[in-house]
Amino acid sequence: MSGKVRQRATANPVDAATTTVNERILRECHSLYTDGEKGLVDIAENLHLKLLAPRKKITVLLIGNHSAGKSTFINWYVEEHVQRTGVAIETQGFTFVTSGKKRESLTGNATLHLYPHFKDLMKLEGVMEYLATEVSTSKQIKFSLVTFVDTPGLVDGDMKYPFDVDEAILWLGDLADLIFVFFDPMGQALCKRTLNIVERLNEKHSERIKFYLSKADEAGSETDRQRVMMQITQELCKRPGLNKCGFDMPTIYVPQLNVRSSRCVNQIDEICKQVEKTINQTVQNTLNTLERDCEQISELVDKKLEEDRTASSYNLRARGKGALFGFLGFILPIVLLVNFLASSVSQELLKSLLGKAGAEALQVYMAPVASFWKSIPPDYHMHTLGALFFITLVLLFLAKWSSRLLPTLSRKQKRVLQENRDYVQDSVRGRKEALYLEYLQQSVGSADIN
Ligand SMILES: Nc1nc2c(ncn2[C@@H]2O[C@H](COP(=O)(O)OP(=O)(O)OP(=O)(O)O)[C@@H](O)[C@H]2O)c(=O)[nH]1
Ligand SMILES: [Mg+2]
Repeated sequence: MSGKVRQRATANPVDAATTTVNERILRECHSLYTDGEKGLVDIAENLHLKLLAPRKKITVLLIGNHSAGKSTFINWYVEEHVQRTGVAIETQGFTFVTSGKKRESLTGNATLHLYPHFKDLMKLEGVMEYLATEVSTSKQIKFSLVTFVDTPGLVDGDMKYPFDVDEAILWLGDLADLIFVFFDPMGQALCKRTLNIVERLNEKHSERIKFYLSKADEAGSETDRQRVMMQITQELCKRPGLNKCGFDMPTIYVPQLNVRSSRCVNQIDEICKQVEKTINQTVQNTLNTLERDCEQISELVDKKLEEDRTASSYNLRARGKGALFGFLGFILPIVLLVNFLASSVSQELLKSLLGKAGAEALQVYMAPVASFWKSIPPDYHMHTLGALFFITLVLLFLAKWSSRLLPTLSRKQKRVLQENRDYVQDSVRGRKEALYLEYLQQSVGSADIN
């Protein structure tokens, strides 16, 4: 049955187109964020906003007891024998299986370069030697958007892992889009370690976890299979952290391995659908996030420009006040001093210096200030001069203090901000709209889109 499923998945031209569109959307979104000159990540960073570029593929983490068929499932999906399989403990580390141009096996360091999101794994002692990437040239249609993470089989008891396997799986689970838990019916299914890890993963990511009864063709008769399912379900329900009573557990097997020709129902296409569904959700989420990020960038630019306008008008007022105080601080002592000197100097001297008309004019203009001086007893003239000196100092201080300016943007900075805002609002949002339309067209068809 699932042989047919697989045929359908690869040969359907609509499917092929679907994946190509999704792939292109995710790629384009990624480059809108990381593009050298006008990447959103850099634009946002200049506004002190931290954005993460979206990933181009979804990550599917496979966990389960030893020999549950995790690696075999990956090989089946990819249609290429990339992972070693067998009854022995085959997978000992973490392997990222992804599609690429050339069949290649990469080391731990290369893996972290390829998947910088997962670089925290490095902090776990001993993991690096057990980290690898297998690049497959498989043209299996959905595979171009998926990275599988194969994990070591989980066993109880004396088995010693060269690193903290539980912790590593929990970390990977934090970043995976889907977590497939494989239970096989051959006795290992109720491995405590698996249940413990699932319970802990479930605390944070219950919606990402999907359970499968793998190698279902080996489960014996229908009654045996039901019994195994019951046991696993009961065991899961006993865990307070799982709370999964009545959950769905499709039975799956790799069709080619069904040597006993078991007639058990194979729901392996459920896995393919689940992967597809997650890809579609990821595409939608990525486009929605793009819209939100554009909005946030525009708001921040507007805020910054508004702040700059406020600062500029504040500075204008500050300069005005400063100039006024400065003027007063400068002019007041001169006027008073000139008058004081003029009134203390004898009329004859003034007349000889300025002429008769000049001396009279000076007297008229200085009359108010002269009367001020006259009202002060001559003994206090020096004190008054001291006070005036003090007032002048205060005025000059006020002039300096009130003309302190707020920082403003240069003309070039403003232009760059405005350009970025226009680019984000017009260009990026325009691309986002076009991509959304393409996405919708491939799923509902153009006739339904207004
Ligand atoms: N009959 C049958 N056998 C299967 C199926 N899937 C896997 N096997 C066999 O089960 C054995 C274990 O498969 P693996 O894929 O190596 O299992 P694993 O979960 O990767 O095991 P570890 O890497 O040791 O954790 C292999 O001999 C496979 O051929 C299946 O669907 N049906
Ligand atoms: Mg394996």
